[in-house]
Amino acid sequence: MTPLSWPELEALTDFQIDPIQGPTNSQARLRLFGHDATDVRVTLYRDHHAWCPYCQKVWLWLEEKQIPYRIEKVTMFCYGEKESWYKRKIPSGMLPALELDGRIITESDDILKALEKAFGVLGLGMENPAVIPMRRLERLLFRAWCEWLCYPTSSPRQEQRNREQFKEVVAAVEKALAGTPGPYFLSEFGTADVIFTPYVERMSASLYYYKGYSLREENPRLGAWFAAMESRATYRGTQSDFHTHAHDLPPQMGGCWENGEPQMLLNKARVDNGPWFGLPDVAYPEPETSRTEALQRVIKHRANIVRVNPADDKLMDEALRCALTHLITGEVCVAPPGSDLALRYLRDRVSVPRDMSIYAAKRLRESLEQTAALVGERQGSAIPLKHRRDQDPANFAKA
Ligand SMILES: N[C@@H](CCC(=O)N[C@@H](CS)C(=O)NCC(=O)O)C(=O)O
Repeated sequence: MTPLSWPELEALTDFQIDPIQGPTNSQARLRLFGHDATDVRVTLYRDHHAWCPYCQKVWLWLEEKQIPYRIEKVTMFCYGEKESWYKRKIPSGMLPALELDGRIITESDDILKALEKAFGVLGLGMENPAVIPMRRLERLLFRAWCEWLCYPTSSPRQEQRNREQFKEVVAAVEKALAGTPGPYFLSEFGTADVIFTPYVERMSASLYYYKGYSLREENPRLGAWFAAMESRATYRGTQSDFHTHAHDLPPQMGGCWENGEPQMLLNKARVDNGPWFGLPDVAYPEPETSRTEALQRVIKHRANIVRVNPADDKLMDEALRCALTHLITGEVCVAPPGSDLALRYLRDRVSVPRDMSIYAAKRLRESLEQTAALVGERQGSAIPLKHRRDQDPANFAKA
């Protein structure tokens, strides 16, 4: 099949959500939940790519409480230059920050406490005696994860020790989850779940990829907790995938260390090259709209996608239309010679949930890879480990 033209592709997607009043999504600059724009008292400053875990915590809380708010997106040091207007507001440049009735608050825990004061708690609040030990447990888990993931080990014994130490804290997490009747950290969904979410999601991705360890599959209570979180449209709107986190974490964490074990090597190859369906980064059923969503999102940004791709624009334009033709029709479409590299460059840079939701991204990666495979075996330039300036939002704002 020859590649469809842009207008032909456009005619094949009717995907649309209302970013302001509709379900949780990463593109919105304003969220109203049925309110009027004049009701907005809150602005959340979060990072452009939705990579910052502390931002996700506040984001999820606001979505769960349905507080009307604005979103201002800021660049993280690891992928570009911090906006000067933001540095004037927050000299350290740190994220997240929140403006509540004109008052600036930083530190995600302080932000949640201020939000609770203004709008009430989510389930049980930050200072509740049942929540405090959960917050402490989350930090313990975080530290054990960092110890294992973020430092090179001098011997297999040390690697084993780090793994055991992490698993000990996971056992305490499993115990906490087992102590409640439902799937959540306390008897009802609330602050404690929101606080665990960002890093547990990142642990799940990074340990699968760098250590060959599947947090979600090896721990039944955490597995059930993930499934319960995925039953919430709020979480689904903020949820990322293994590929995104495996490559956004190294520059943020100062390095992630592979253990080189056979399972790790298999997992890494799977996350990087697919198949992406069946990875334990999502368990809810695929929505019918995943293909039309992916198509709509690429069409919207096609000019920038083609321009930032290292390949010649004309070549990438045709190759991209081929992959999208495959995505939406299921027909094989042979892309021009030399475009394997260009297609895989994009395959490696789809970011969830920034660009699209998790299943849409899987469909898109799949079509990019299958189209590239018909052309050749060449990979796109390696994803940098120390920074992600290949993702500098300034490059995407140009067109
Ligand atoms: N303790 C702070 C930590 C916030 C933090 O570490 N933010 C990181 C991003 S995850 C940051 O803004 N770093 C500056 C940057 O990356 O530009 C909080 O809870 O809000």
